[in-house]
Amino acid sequence: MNIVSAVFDCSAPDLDSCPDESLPEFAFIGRSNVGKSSLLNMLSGKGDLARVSATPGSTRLINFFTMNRHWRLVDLPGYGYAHVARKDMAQFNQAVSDYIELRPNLFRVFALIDSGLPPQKIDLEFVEWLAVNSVPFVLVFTKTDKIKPTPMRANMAAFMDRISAWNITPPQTFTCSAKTKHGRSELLSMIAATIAAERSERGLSVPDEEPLPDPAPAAERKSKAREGCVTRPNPARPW
Ligand SMILES: Nc1nc2c(ncn2[C@@H]2O[C@H](COP(=O)(O)OP(=O)(O)OP(=O)(O)O)[C@@H](O)[C@H]2O)c(=O)[nH]1
Ligand SMILES: [Mg+2]
Repeated sequence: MNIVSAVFDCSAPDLDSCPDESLPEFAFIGRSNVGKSSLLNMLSGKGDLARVSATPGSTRLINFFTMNRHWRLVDLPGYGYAHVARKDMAQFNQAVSDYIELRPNLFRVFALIDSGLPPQKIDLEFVEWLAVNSVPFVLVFTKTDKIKPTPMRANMAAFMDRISAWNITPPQTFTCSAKTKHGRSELLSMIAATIAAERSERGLSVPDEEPLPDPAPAAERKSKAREGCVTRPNPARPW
């Protein structure tokens, strides 16, 4: 799949403020600094679409980006930042858990895991929360350019080993690097296949994937968003 159009839609502070539910959505979640915004930029082909920062917690709102005018990538705030309680992952951010549990057009959650680290308790807790809540998700191991293949494979195997204890169908796994663009075509192919499969399964009239290079004028996009969804005041970003 080619990405010929990638535009920022809006930032939402809660579920009620999210834009209309007409487009398939693929959301990025993971620990602060794991590389969610960087992966979004890598997939979209626009390096400065979502804000990237070395300071954890830079993404604070639910940020929507429309690709090819037919589907959206959604950049979620990271967990494990500052004073977030680890005990109950569902509470780490009410807006995020509402979005993940209740958004009808959320086709897949991409749970991002740092490939350079052995299994982290907070990641395991969050992925378990996804599994317990029957949220469709895939695992994406990030920053593969920063680690050698052997320890990376060991970290991934250890993570999958921990998951296998839960008696769930093993999730699809991907590896990626925002730096080298490794994993881009695999992830975009998965997105295209998921849209096609979900369209027939859900009986939804999701438009065919045809690259449409000319995005709707900003004013038109804005009118579709519900009240409370903040469009980016150019050039400053609200998150
Ligand atoms: N080497 C390398 N660095 C990466 C990669 N992806 C992200 N980074 C770096 O990791 C840091 C965090 O990246 P972000 O994309 O902002 O991470 P995030 O998960 O969106 O963080 P929050 O918004 O704070 O939750 C930045 O300094 C990025 O440049 C990667 O694939 N390789
Ligand atoms: Mg971010």
